[in-house]
Amino acid sequence: MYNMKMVVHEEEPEISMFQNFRAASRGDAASKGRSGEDSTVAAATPGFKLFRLVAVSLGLLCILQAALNICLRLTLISQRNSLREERDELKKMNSDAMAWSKSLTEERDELERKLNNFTQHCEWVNFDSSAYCVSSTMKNWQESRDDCIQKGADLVIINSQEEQHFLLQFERFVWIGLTDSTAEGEWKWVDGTPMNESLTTFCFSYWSSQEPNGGTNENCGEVKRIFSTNSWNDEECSMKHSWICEKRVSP
Ligand SMILES: [Ca+2]
Ligand SMILES: [Ca+2]
Ligand SMILES: [Ca+2]
Repeated sequence: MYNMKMVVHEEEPEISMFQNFRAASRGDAASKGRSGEDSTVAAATPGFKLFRLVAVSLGLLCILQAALNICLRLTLISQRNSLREERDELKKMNSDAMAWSKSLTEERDELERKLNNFTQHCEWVNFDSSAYCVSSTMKNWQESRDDCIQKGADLVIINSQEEQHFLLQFERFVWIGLTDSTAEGEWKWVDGTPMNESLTTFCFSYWSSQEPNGGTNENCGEVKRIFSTNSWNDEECSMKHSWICEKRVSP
């Protein structure tokens, strides 16, 4: 038994050594295996990190792009809303300006009407069987006649020496109702009466010295000299002068 034990004890070291050797062998192999994996992982890590870095960067760029797009869209929406508000404000201002302009135009027309009435107003002065008014403004011959007609009168027709003297009292250069615009040299009053038939036998007419002298350029009659009975002048009808209206007040 003892020998057997001894054998057994002698064999154990061999077994132990063998086991230790196998363990050592496995350990070397495992050690070698781990070393290989570590070296592979160690070799693959930089690429993986780079890949991950690129992926993360791309992701961040996408997020940044999306954020920029959102910001840009929000900015455009804000600007569009702002422009709409400005447009509406301008429309309102334009509407207010047009209303103001219309109001001013109406006020101007009203003032012009009042001024026209005021300037065209004249005090009628009676003489013999007519009433006369002298304008406070100046117009051409036809416009002057139109004003008289609007007043229910016409440019004055001088029928007598007394009427001629009466008109000179106004001491104004004025249009009278005499014209040869229809036929040169054939002077007629505005009622169609030939000049020569309207005056008394004492005076052929009251033309001033050397008048009428304008030929076809001067076809409208005026009182030009206020201190002389012979005071008439033929003048260009487009000239601006005061005028005298006459209307009958009794038959
Ligand atoms: Ca008369
Ligand atoms: Ca003439
Ligand atoms: Ca003349």
